[in-house]
Amino acid sequence: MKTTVVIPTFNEADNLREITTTLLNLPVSDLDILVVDDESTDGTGALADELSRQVAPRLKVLHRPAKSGLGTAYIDGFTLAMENGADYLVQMDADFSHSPDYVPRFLERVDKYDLVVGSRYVPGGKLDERWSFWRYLLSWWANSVYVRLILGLKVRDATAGFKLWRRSALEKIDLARVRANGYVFQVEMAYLSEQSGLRILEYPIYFEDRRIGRSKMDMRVKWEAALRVWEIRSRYGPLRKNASIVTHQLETSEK
Ligand SMILES: Nc1nc2c(ncn2[C@@H]2O[C@H](COP(=O)(O)OP(=O)(O)OP(=O)(O)O)[C@@H](O)[C@H]2O)c(=O)[nH]1
Ligand SMILES: [Mg+2]
Repeated sequence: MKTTVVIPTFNEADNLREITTTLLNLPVSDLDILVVDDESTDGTGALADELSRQVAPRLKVLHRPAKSGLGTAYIDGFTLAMENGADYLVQMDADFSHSPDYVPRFLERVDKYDLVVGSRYVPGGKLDERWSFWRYLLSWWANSVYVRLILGLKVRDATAGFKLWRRSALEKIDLARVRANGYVFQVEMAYLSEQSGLRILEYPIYFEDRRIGRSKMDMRVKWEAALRVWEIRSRYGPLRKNASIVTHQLETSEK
């Protein structure tokens, strides 16, 4: 079974070598990487090409001509990875907020599910300790209350960006109908997953702040995401059909 990790990048030159090396060294057989770079201005695209040559054929690069958003980066990346025969597709950020260590754990559990969500809002899940109480509260409220109420989602972490998809799950969702592109892309995918009746496992993760580089989160981005949730609701209506969602129960040995 082939697993492809899709990593969208925009100016991640300081993270790319380490994240890809860590992923390729994981104890997972048949794992490869697809970097989707949007003409980064810090040399990420050239570095990705260099890494691709060094570890061929385990890393491929999709170069897009301009910064076109996270959502379409994933759609293009997933589409290409499936064309290249991926059975499982991982989506994750390049900046180490999503620890590669979770990938084998997701894979161990995907046999019973269509989608594993790395979740910050189930028991055992955690946000970076450096977050202030207010930042935490806003994030929790946006995910666990606002989006759930407006869309009727059952999943706890509606904006989770670290996921393992079974290929058939993405085929069922039908990527051609996905419209959202910014932060709310994750919400639309969560919605469509539930609407498609996927079997979802929420697996608790520790979400660390990006190690290097500046955060792009600001008020404008947050407001835009908040409004676009209504757009999703008006396009599809509130959820009627619900997926089965299981929360991974932590064993005492797990942290
Ligand atoms: N290809 C592509 N990648 C993007 C784009 N926007 C963001 N990314 C990448 O998507 C991932 C998530 O973006 P981040 O900037 O880390 O978003 P965030 O985690 O919400 O914010 P910070 O980590 O606080 O900056 C990273 O790997 C980015 O490099 C884009 O328009 N195109
Ligand atoms: Mg980040």
